[in-house]
Amino acid sequence: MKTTYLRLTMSAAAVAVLAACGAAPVGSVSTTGAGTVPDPIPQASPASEAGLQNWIRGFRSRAISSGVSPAVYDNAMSIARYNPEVIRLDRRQAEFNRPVWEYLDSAASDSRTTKGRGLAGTYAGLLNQIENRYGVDKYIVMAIWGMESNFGGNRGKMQIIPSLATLAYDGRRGEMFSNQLIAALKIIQAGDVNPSGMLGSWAGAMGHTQFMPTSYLAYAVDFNGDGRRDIWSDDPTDSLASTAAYLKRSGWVTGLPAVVEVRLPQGFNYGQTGRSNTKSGSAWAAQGVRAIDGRSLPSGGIIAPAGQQGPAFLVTRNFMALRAYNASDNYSLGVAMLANRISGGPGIVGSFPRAAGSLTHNQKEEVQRRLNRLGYNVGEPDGAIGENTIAGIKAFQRRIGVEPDGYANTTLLKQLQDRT
Ligand SMILES: [Ca+2]
Repeated sequence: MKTTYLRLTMSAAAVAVLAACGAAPVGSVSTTGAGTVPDPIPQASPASEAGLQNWIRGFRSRAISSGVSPAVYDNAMSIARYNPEVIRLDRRQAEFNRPVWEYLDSAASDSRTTKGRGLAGTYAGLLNQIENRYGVDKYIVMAIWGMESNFGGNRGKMQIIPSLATLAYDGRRGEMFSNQLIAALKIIQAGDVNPSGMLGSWAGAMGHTQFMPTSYLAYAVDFNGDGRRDIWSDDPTDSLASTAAYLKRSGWVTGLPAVVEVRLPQGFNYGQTGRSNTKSGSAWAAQGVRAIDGRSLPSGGIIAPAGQQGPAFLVTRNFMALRAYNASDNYSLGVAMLANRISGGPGIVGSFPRAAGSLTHNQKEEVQRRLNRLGYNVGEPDGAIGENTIAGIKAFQRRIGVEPDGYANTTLLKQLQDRT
C-alpha cells in the first residue's frame, strides 16, 4: 500500500480478507443505508441466471463436504439470484486516488466527530463494558464504527447470499468469494441469522463494522448474551464488542496509543521512515523526535504520509492491529485520528501541503451549510461538492455579481462568510 495516496476505502474487514487472500482491495462499497428491507436484485440475462443456478447445483457437494448441511444449503441458496450489480461493482476500476489529507479530512470530519461524541455519550455504559472486557480503547471502537458504516447508518441492504453466490460464480475472485459463501452458510447454520435477513454491502461485508463472513466466524461475539451474535440489528452491541475482540486477537496492547503525532528535528533522515522500521521511544527521542503533545514516545516506526512537507506520526504495535482490520496505513491513521477527536483531542495538529485556495472537507461542509442558510437548498452538508452544491454556488455567484464558475475555494468561502 502506498502511503501518500490511498484507494477509496471499502469495508475494513473486507479489505483485511482480500489482503489476506493476496487480492487488491476493490474500491468503495456503495451502501444505501440501514434497514431491514433489502435492495431489490436487478434483472439478469436468462443465460446468466441459468449459469448461476447450474453452478449452485455443482457447488452443493463442496459446501456439504465443508460442513454445511444439505438442508441449510438448499434453503439458503433458494434465494440466490444472479446479481449483475455486484459484478459491475467488482469490475469497476475503483482505484482512483486522492491525497491523503482529503481522505483524513473525510475520515475525521467535524460532522462525524460530532456524531461520534454524541453516540459515545449514548453508549457510554456499553463502551466501558467492552473496553473492560477486551482492553481495547473505546474511542478506537467508536472510530471504526464511524468509518465503516457512519455509526450504523450505512450497513448495506444487499442480501449476502445472492451477492456472494454471484461473485463466486462469475467474479474475478471466485475462489475467495466461494470461501466467503461457505462461511456465510455456516453462519446461517449456526442460527445467528436467516438467509433473507443476512444483509450487507455488495462484496459481503456485514453489520455496523462491516465484517466479512470469515471474520465473523473467527471473531464475532454474543456480548449481550441473547444467544446470537447479531451484527445485523439496529443495536450495535454485538458488532462493537466483536470489533474489540478482533483487535484484541490482532495483538492490541491495552493503554498503548496506536498513533502519536510527532515533530521531527531539523535534518531528520527521512530514510528512516516506514512503519516497519521500529525503534524504541528513547532512541527516537535521542534523535530529537518529540510528541506534539509533549508526552513520552512509545516504540514504533515513523510515517510521513505526505513527505517532509506534511505531518509525521509515530505508529505502534496497535497501529499494526488496526492494519489487521484493514491493511491500509491511511485507514488506520484515519481511525486513530477520528478516535482522537471523538475523545476530545485535536486530531492532526500539523498541516498538509494543500494547494493554495483549496478547501478542507470541513470547509466544504461549511460552504454547504452557508448556502443552505441563504436558501439555496444544496442538501445535507457532507463535504462532497456535487451537482446540487455546484448549482447553489453558481446561483450565489450570480447573485453577488462574480463569475459563476461553481468552484468552491477559499475565495468563495470568504464571500459566503461575509453574507451569512
Ligand atoms: Ca447477541
